[in-house]
Amino acid sequence: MDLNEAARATLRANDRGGYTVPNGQVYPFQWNWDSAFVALGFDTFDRDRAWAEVETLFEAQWSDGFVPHIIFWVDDAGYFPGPDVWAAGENGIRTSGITQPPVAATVVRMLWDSAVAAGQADTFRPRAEKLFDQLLAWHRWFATHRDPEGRGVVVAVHPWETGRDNSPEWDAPGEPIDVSGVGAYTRRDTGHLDAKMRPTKLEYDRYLALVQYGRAQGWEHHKIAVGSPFKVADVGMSMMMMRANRDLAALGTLLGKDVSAVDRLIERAEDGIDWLWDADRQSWCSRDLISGKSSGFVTSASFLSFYAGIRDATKDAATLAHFDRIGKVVKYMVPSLDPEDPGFQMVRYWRGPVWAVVNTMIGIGLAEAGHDVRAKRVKGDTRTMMNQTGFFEAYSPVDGTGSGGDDFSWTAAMWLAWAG
Ligand code: 2M8
Repeated sequence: MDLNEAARATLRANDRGGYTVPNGQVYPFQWNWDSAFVALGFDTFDRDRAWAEVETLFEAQWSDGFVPHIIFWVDDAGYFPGPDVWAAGENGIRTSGITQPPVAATVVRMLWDSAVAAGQADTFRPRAEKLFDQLLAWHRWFATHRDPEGRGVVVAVHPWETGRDNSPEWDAPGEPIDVSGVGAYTRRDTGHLDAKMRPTKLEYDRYLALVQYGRAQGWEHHKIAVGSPFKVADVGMSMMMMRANRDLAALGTLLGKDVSAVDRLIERAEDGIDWLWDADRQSWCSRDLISGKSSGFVTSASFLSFYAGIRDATKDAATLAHFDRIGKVVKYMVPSLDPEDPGFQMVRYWRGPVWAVVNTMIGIGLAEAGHDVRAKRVKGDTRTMMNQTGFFEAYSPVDGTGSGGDDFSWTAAMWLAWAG
């Protein structure tokens, strides 16, 4: 089977009817940003199914605009924590109580452009209009509940919210989390996968303590925004949000919608984003809202500034210098953590491995900013790893071996939509 066929087969196998599971064993539910990326894969061979993927995600949107990070459409004992632990949702749809990186607006804009190019604008316009309104509500929710100081950034209240679960950026901000009352629990992830590829027990205790905290607040977002013991301005989500607002404004303009509210969000982000520039490290870095301290970690998210549309000659040059330095150390770009950091681990999840979806965003950003050689490196490395290893959850930047689950939906989707 050629890889195009294999990628389509992976998406079909993980399709549960209207939504796609990231991987049948390890992640048996609908995940927010996975679904957005998966839609781009479907769009290469089944346009209607692509739109349905995003529409199903937004069916789980709460009345305040929030879109959950997991939707538990069915029961499955293979994942922990499940719906009973979260105890969240609206209208009988069981969900988690936190969100995930806002990439959906960028994806819907791409789906719309693709429909227009295929001469199907009239067919898809009503669906695009509905999604525009839902996306705007979600972005407003972010501005209200995930940017409590109005800095123009995205403040995560849970490491899972960032999508880069065990990045070392969350280590110091996670220290004050009280894990003494977490109690006994059984992880399922380490039943499916080698524990050395997964977060540690201490990290899981913190994840669980934050779930218990949110649940105790009845998942009332205004309370969590104020009182959460974990509040970190995530450089990844902040860059993706900036990009997503630009795409939402462009989509709205194409659809004849009023985009003034989105324009204001873009201005706020452009005014505020420099707060995430770490002058000592000469890099874009996450910053703890509570302590005010920069993480100082150079991660793959540090290279999303181009994708965000930031053009700043001095900062760009410093960022590219990190990129080139890292590119000499690893065989495959872009590792989730600087390989020269003492905490780098080539297979431990978001502390080293390469993720195809992050590479896609970095590659698109570099190409748009005119850094063609580097953009080609990112795409070429991604393609090589997929060719050698198949569609793994992530890959070692050192030797390209697979890490985490195999037959992974968003990886297959990125082959179809970008790398292949
Ligand atoms: C990983 O996260 C989940 C929790 O949301 C987990 O490990 O249990 C992350 O890689 C996340 O970014 C991703 O959306 C999810 C499913 O692929 O897995």
